Amino acid sequence: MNSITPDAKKVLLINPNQMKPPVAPLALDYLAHALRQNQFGVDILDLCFSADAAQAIDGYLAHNSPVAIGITLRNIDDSFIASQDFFVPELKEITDRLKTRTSAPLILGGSGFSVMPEAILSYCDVDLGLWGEGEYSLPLLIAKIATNQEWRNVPGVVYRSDQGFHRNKPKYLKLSQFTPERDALDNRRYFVEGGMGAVEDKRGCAKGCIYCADPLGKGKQVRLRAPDSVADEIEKLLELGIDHFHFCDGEFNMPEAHAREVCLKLIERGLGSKVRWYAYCSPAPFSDELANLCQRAGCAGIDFGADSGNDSMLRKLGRDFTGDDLRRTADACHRQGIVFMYDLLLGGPGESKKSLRETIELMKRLSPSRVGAAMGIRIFAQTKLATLVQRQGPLTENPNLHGTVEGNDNFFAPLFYLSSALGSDAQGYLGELIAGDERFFFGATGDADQNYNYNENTILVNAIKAGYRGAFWDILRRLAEGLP
Ligand code: B12
Ligand code: SF4
Repeated sequence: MNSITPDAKKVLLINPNQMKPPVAPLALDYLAHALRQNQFGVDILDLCFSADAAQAIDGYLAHNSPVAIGITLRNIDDSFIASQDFFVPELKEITDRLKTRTSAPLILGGSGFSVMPEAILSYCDVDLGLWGEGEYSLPLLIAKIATNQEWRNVPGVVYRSDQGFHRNKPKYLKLSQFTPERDALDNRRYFVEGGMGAVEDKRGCAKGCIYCADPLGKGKQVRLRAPDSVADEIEKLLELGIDHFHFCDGEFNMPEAHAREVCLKLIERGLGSKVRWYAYCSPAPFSDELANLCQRAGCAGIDFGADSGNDSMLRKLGRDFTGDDLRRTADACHRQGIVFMYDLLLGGPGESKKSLRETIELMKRLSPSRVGAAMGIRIFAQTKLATLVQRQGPLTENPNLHGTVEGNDNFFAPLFYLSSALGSDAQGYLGELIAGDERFFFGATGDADQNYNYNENTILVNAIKAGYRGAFWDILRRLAEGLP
């Protein structure tokens, strides 16, 4: 255990995510705030902007002896069937390096980490992680470790014992008092190079979509932030010149009443004319009233998780809305002049050529500003989709699977469900249905510039350099439409 005095209360937080365009690791701003409230000093080593990660680590540790090191893993992989870029090996390079340079405890966490903590710890040969949100547990864990107190009872801790890994239940915060400072990260640089800021407005989701890993890390109980504190945070970003941002909730409009309150607060504070924001939303509920409030509150675009336009597929995916809801929501957006995207998850269990055709036809009729047509669904352990696949028999004999099947029973390496009923050229068939319609983002190739994978997307990087701001899909839309 490291207890060298000058740094005895200093914690190092590392962001290993080097993907471009860069997306600010909002988690580290929030965690730094929580650690400081608990009398820890915080350093952030943001490897996103480091040409040489190993050198940056060595350089930092040559002059500092933090009491603990927290590493955030946001993305396990890029969740795109065409590229299947897997980021855990890069994380292991970093943890391996750290282990040779310091004896401070390494603690892993993050939205990606929380999907499969044990598998990631085991692969990286690290003993300790925190599952779920870190604001409460990380300061507590580090304080206990630093003072040699029993820490194995800290909520959310995942640790290695003689019997293998053990996982404690996480503690979910009440967010009504959550008022984070936003000064630990270089948010301004992320805005200049990444085109948008980030704010989280709630956590948790009670829905049961069969593929979704969000409730694993955020919990099933929806917890809301106070609209005033959300508006305060947006004003803090504005002071840094950050006037475009993305809400980082799974679904901004669930519950709809809260979304309306947040919009009203932004309008009341006069922020609607000063900021441009984007959000992920569920296609239902989305009333005309909410569409109107979003518009007045500065909403520049909404990405709806539509998944499919076929009611039977929507039921199979565990969604609780129908094609009619998609039509109603599209009408509301068109009426209020809201730019919107329908994001599809195609090829799930039960998908046929007929259901695929109906979905694409419906999209063309509803005419969203953009349609994200992702073929193949990443399977994550602990989801209903994983259970369904396990029931279908050995992975190696399952014709619906694409990606790593050998030795991947825990779905650690990228593995996708793509219904075999679509035939051997599902992408080709989808391409025929889309038939060059420019409103569709179509990830048929592994080339990031041809699709809307935000992993090493040089078209986006260059557009942001040229001054474009906003959600990535909307920047791609404006580029294609020749708009500023
Ligand atoms: C909003 C969002 C986006 C927006 C981001 C906009 C913005 N300006 O930030 C956009 C659309 C750009 C985006 C892009 C991508 N995304 Co995204 N995104 C999200 C979403 C909904 C919220 C992320 C977020 O910021 N949450 C708020 C923060 C505060 O929460 P958090 O990061 O989880 O941190 C908390 C805990 O995890 C924990 N914690 C975090 N770090 C640490 C570290 C330690 C040491 C500890 C103890 C705890 C801890 O404490 C934190 C505070 O409570 C998540 C799903 C979700 N609900 O989390 C997906 C999610 C993170 N995205 C995902 C993916 C795959 C991507 C892309 C790779 C997709 C692609 N191929 O283009 C890209 C990657 C971009 C990049 N450069 O990294 C996956 C990652 C998991 C995976 N499948 O590997 C997620 C989890 C969705 C999913 N369920 O599949 N995304
Ligand atoms: S897809 Fe959206 S609604 Fe469904 S479980 Fe995930 S966050 Fe909730």
